[in-house]
Amino acid sequence: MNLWSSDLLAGKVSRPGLLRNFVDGGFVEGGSTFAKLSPVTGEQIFDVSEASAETVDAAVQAARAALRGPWGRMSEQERAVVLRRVADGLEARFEDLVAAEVGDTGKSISQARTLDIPRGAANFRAFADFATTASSESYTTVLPDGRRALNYAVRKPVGVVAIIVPWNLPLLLLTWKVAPALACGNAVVVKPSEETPASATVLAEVMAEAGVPAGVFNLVHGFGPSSAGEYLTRHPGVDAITFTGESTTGTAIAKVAADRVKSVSFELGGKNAGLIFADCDLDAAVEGSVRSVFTNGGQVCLCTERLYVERPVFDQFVERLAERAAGLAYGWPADEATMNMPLISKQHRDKVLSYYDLARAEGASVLAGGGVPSFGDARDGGCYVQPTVVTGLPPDARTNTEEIFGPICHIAPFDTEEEAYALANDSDYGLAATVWTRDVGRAHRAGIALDVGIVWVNTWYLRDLRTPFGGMKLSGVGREGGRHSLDFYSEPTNVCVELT
Ligand code: NAD
Ligand code: 6OD
Repeated sequence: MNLWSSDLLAGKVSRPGLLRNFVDGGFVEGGSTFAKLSPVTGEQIFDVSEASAETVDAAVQAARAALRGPWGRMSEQERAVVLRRVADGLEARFEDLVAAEVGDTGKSISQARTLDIPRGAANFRAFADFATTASSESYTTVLPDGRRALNYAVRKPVGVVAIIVPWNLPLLLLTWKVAPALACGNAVVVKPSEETPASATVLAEVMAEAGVPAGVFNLVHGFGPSSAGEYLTRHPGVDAITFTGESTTGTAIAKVAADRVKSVSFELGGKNAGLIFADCDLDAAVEGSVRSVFTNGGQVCLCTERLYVERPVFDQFVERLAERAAGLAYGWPADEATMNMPLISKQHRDKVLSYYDLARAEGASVLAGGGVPSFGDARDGGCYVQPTVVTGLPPDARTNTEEIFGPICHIAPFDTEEEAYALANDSDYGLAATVWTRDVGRAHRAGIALDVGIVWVNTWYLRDLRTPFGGMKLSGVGREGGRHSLDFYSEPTNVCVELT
């Protein structure tokens, strides 16, 4: 039976395939199973084997053993050869990965083909390169008594790294952490979201085909509390935890990690602002905001949920964005023209719809969307909501302060540059901001003034994998990307040699 059949693109399979855990180089069942439903139709597309505490333990033990084997003794260049084979393997399985990812999330095939799956391979190539070209600190030391020494640092793996990721960009976010962890010589146990088990399973197959030694990459499926996620973070054999997900989950994991002083890297939620200045290229700002608000159904941590527009262009911008939102194409995921996608689950749809209701209750004017589309076909069993644009709320309305993680934005006017920065910074989150202006000086001032990890000017979600990525405040702890990833996934040992 082909698990990765193109039937997944339509959210309907003849018989749900079984997705298993991957431990010590082989696929294993964990005990119980849970159902994975299509967000497009609501039909079951997979049975997923949930890792028991014993399965998670076996995965961590396999990872520890792998660190003592050939992987731990390889040079960066030798590991990089293996990682480049993984990248080649992902490209060879491109259409399987597209089917897996579209099946799990309902995202459009064009997004999966241009963003999610290519980034999986790119992550492995980029971190193979970074790890082989990274320099190490060195100092020549001269003491007052005339003795001299050479100090230098060698990078060593942290050990066993637990990698826990969400459902919105499953392969992209998983490989963004697996690639640097392996490049630095660690062994990993990964737990994808219970909502998106499929592309991680293909990745496990690719790892085996690429010759990654048994135990270096382990995959456990399951949920968070009292399931694989918690078993993993509590396991004493785990040395470091890297997590992407909700800020509240980050808090829960931080408490568990504190008990054994495990190092953590957290990429958490956002309530990102977009600032539209009157001097901008308004066409570009409207189209850029369509992307930043509605990409992936608004289910990207970097999506804009608060737009602030300088008063002279406020009415025009609002009208144009609302018109674009109302016109975004619905379609089946396999249709290249499709723009809207379903939310990941009924539970998440109910949460997003509760915010649509809340916005109305708080007094918002709803200029586009605000409800559920009707298709007259199997998609009515899925998790779709309408792209939504609202105005008229004060900055402290819950619609403006809480992360919704759906296709909705609130738009408010501002009068001065200082006011725009103050409004943007008035948030418990600090992940990303987008600024639209033709004033070069203002572009740089915004980079300094905005309390976020990433400021995009006249663009959105343009990535260079060498740059620091992460958030301030509730949006995260630490940075990954380029040398920042190498710093998290390795331990420096300083060697001091007295020069006689
Ligand atoms: P989530 O926090 O509910 O789940 C994320 C992962 O953590 C899942 O694999 C889940 O099973 C696991 N998990 C949940 N509770 C756990 C626990 N107690 N112990 C161990 N593991 C646990 O997040 P989600 O709903 O899957 O994803 C959406 C959230 O992720 C949004 O808040 C979004 O902003 C955030 N996110 C942030 C970034 C970023 O880079 N900052 C990227 C993507 C998503
Ligand atoms: O592009 C990336 O490297 C990255 N970490 C994106 C995060 C997206 C959040 O949903």
